[in-house]
Amino acid sequence: MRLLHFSDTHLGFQAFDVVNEQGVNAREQDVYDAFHHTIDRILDLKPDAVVHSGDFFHRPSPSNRALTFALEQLRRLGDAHIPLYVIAGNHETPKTIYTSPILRAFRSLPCVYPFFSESWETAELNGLAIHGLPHINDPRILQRELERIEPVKDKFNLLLLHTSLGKRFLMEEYGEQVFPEPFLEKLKGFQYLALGHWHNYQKIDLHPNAWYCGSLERLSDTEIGAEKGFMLLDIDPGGAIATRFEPVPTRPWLKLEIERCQEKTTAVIMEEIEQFRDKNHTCGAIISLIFNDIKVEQSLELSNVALKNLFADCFHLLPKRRAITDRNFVRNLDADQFDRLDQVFNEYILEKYADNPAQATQLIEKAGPYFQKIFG
Ligand SMILES: [Mn+2]
Repeated sequence: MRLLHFSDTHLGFQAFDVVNEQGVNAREQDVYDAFHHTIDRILDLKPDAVVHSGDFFHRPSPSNRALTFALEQLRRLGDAHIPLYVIAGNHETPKTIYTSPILRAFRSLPCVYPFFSESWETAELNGLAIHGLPHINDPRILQRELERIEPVKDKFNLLLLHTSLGKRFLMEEYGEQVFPEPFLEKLKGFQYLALGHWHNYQKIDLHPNAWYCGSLERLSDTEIGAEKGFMLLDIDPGGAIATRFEPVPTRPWLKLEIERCQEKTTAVIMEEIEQFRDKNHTCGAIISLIFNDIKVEQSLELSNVALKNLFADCFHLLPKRRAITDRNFVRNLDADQFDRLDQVFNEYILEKYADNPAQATQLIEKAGPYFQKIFG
């Protein structure tokens, strides 16, 4: 039996205010293109079933375009009689009871089996038991469902989960959850954990067959360098699983991080950028340029316009300037210094005006009476 696992497709996601000739946000289109490619591959590979681990849509109420695209693509799967099992992720789960779950719309499609109510549900397909535990906002209901959940005896049990298995897979998003530790043991009764939420393709250590297949496109700069794609599982009659990751073409996203800018001249920094540009395929790429410990006057010289001129053929340039003083100052501060604001201020001034102690003293003396007035 052959299964295909994909996840975190985030249909309707937009970024960067770049619009293509059709009037569609260009990143939104990139996300559709990656999805379309994946459906093409599913039709080629003809798996017995496809599973999706959540965040099918980027929002609980996707746009007309995102919804229409999804229905058209799922129709292609239906025409090929390939069933799809999908759970709701934190992104499409409504935040209140006033919004109806969007995945309910999939119930009207042949061959699509959505799991979106706040409960554990199971579907069976030949020797396979597919368990869906969608994202559940209320931790008490989640706990109740985790107590109920059980594998089916003598079947190959596949569990769809949209969660962080351990704290390191948190995405820093609204409503996300860490899988409750007391239930980790229970996961061992399932033969494959089809995980969603973490956007980078990764095997999980605490179970012999637990995989995050990752997203199909990069949604943030934390995903630079990670390959995007889906998982193929070939399960033999004895239950042994052979897994394979297949990459999906995406828009390139490059990153250059320049350290200690304050110690370099602008010309040297520009040279570093040019070398990076000449070594990489920048055409059509998103480019993140990070300037660490940059001085204000350098920021002015390395303006967005000046940088854009260096990358005329790129898709989008993302410069990030991290100023020298504030970053280093806060990083070096001991926690107990925070109970004396005047001391914090004095140290900040001394560091900022390290080359002009007379001016620093003058400022500290000037500020003194104000702190006196507040703290006594
Ligand atoms: Mn996601």
